[in-house]
Parts: sequence; structure tokens; C-alpha cells
Amino acid sequence: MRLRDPICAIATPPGKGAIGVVRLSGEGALELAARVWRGKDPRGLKGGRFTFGEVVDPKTGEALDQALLLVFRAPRSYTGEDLVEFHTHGSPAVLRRVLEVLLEAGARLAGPGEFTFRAYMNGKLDLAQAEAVLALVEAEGELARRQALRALEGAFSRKIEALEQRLLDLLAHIQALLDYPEEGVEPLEAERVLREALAEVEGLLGQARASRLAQKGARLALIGAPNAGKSSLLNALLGYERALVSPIPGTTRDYLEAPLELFGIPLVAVDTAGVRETEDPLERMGVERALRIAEEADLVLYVVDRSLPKPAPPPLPWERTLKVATKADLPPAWEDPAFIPVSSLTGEGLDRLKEALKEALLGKEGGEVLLTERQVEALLRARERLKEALGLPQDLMGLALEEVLEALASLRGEGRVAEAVVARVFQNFCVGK
Ligand SMILES: Nc1nc2c(ncn2[C@@H]2O[C@H](COP(=O)(O)OP(=O)(O)OP(=O)(O)O)[C@@H](O)[C@H]2O)c(=O)[nH]1
Ligand SMILES: [Mg+2]
Repeated sequence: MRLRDPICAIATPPGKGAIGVVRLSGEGALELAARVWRGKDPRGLKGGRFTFGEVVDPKTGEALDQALLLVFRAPRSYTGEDLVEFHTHGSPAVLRRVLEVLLEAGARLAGPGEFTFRAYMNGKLDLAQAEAVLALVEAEGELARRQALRALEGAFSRKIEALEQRLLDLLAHIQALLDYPEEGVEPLEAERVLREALAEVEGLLGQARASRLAQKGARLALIGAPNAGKSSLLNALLGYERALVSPIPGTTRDYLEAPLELFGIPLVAVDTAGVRETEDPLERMGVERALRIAEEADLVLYVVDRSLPKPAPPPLPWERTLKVATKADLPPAWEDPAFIPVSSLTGEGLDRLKEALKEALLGKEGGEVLLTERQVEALLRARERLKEALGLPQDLMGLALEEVLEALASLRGEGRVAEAVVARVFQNFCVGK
């Protein structure tokens, strides 16, 4: 990517909207804007000001739309460059023509994420914040939105920076020890700093799953014997009658999906056919499908009717399965503290079940940290090198420590970051961001 030439793109999504935004950034952006504008000359506007006028085709003088033109001046803009935004009516016809005249006037079509790339290159945000921009644009659930905004505000970057600083101090000490061996650091001190750093990195990694689920959503499967009350529980969780419920065992034959947002996570709840031994080929297909859905789910609710003798459990991924005892309003046939008692009829126990669901999905930390796949990889690298450093005598610790610092620095994109790393961040962006 060239670095300063004027780039332009439609910043609003395809389709019709009340308004649409075309962005233009780079050297000469104001001159270029002036060429396609009838109204107050944008070159005379201060940064942060706007004016009302018309976008025109300079070849014919034809007006393309009435619009607002916003001016931002370097370095006080999103990209850090001179930047102009045209707020037009949001039809594909208008936006396409505005883009065309800008291209004809000498701008180039921006690549994916090129505006944010320039912001990064110009020091307006670091690499973790650039990833937060992407996450914020793509956020569907409340939690994803909160995670991304916090990262954009710099919470994660500051945390990493502070960690780097402590390790840099230690590295400086160790290097001083090599140069002036008689004034060494206490070995204990180095170990404490490393252990604290390791705990912090592991704390972050512990939130990776919550972040992934918040960003990508989670699948929740309801599994259990026929008549256990799975469909009733699904309806109770949803708050409306989505699935058929009846006293006839085998009511649900195929699986059924319903969207549901809990704790800010977009969930898909999957109701399945009752699991039992059966000769009926159709029912057997339903059972096989139910067990496969359990295998692929992020979380399973194993649903058992507490008013009847306990059935033999089916094969389930128990490490991510919550056990639920239904029909808690009826006299119990057994007690088991590993099961959460609920009644879909009275609503009893539903809050406790939701609390358990929340902890199973988000962990005890609550999952407020955005972690991208790239960041998780870097943190895993940092963790490995930290563990390695802990096992080394102090005079050999330096090298491992440098590698820890390199992994941490790549999170914020400070120092020398491989071009491929940066490219990987921006390749996921859409054009116009
Ligand atoms: N008393 C009481 N009855 C319940 C409760 N939950 C479900 N039932 C009843 O149990 C029967 C079976 O409920 P469903 O929700 O259809 O059970 P299911 O597990 O989906 O059954 P299949 O689809 O056949 O596998 C129905 O008659 C429900 O009214 C509950 O909490 N209390
Ligand atoms: Mg059912």
C-alpha cells in the first residue's frame, strides 16, 4: 500500500439508507474535494467544520446529489491525514456516482481497512486498537460491543504496555548483572516478576473463550430422554412458545434452532429429539442427530425429569455440559446436587440456571476483554517463553525475556512488527473502514 496518496471509498454498507458516507483521505484531499463540489470551497474550511452544497460531475457540471461535506485536517482526523467526508443520500445510485467522480478527479479506491491502516501508520491507534475497530464494526451482541469499545479505548493496550515495562526493567537489571556481576539482582526478585507476568498472561488467556463466544456467538444444545421437558425448557428460556410440547414421548423428532441473547452473547438454542434406544428408523436418525449436535455445541444442557427414576446418561461432552433436573414443581424421585432443579411450568430455578450458563460461557472473570485469534497466539507465545525463562539461570534469562517482549510488542504493533502480521490484521476489514 502506498502511504499518502488520496484514497476514497463508500463507508456505509451496500443497500439503501437515509444517508450514505463517502470518505476521502490523503495528500490533496481538499483540492480533490473542491473539484467535485459546488458550494463553499472546502479548502477554506477549518478542521471539524462542515458545509452544505452539491456534489457535481466536473466534466458536465451536473449535480449528483445535495450533500454535507465535512473537513478534518491533518493530524486531527481518523487517518491522521487531511480527510473529507461526503454525507449524501444513501442510495446505491448516488454513492456510486460520487465515488466515480472522485476516482476520475484523481483519487484511488481504498483497499480493505486502508483508512485504519493509515491511522495505525500515523500513530492514531495501535494494532490492538485497530483490531478493536474491526470488532466494533462487526459486533452483534452487547458483550462483543463492550469488549471492542474497551479495547478501542486502550484498556488492553495499557495493560500490555505496563506488563512490557516491568519485564523491560527486569531485562535491564539482568543485563546490568552480566556487565557488573557484583551488583546483581536478587534471583528471587526475577522469579517474582516472571511469575506475576505469567499469572497476568494466563489471566488474559483465560478469557479467550469468552471473547470468542461473544464475537462469534455460541450454540447451546438441549439433550435428554423423550418427555424430559427439553422443549418446555427451551420455551421457558426464550419467553415464548417456540417448540411443540406434549405429554407424548417423541414429540420433537428433528432438531429446532432459536436465537436468544443472554448476558450480551448471541446464542442459538437447539432443541433436539429425545435420546433413547429405539427401533423406529426415523426416531433413530433424530437421536443420532441430537448426539452430533451435542458434540458440536459450545455448551450442552443435559435435561432429566426429576419426577421419574433417573435414566442411564447418554454419551455427552461432559466437560461442557450442565445438568438440569426438570419438573421441580412435582414430587422428586431422586435428589442430586450436581443437577440444577428447574420448573418450566412455574419458572422456579430458571434464574439459577441462567447464572450457571453465564459462568459456563464466560468464566468467573465475566469476559470483558476482547482477544482476537492473533492476540491469543501472541499471548500463548509469551506464556511459553515466560515458562522457559523461569527455568533458566539468571544469566541465561535475558534471551527468553527478549522473546517474551517481542511477543507482547506484536500485540500493540510496537517496534519492528513483521509486515505479514500487520497485513493479517487489515485483510479482514471491509473497504471504507
Ligand atoms: N409439571 C411439569 N410438567 C412439565 C414441565 N416441563 C415439561 N412438562 C411436561 O412434560 C411433558 C413433556 O414436555 P416436553 O417439553 O414436550 O418434553 P421434551 O423433552 O421436549 O419431549 P420430546 O420432544 O418428546 O423428546 C409435557 O406434558 C409437559 O407439559 C415442568 O417443569 N413441570
Ligand atoms: Mg421436545
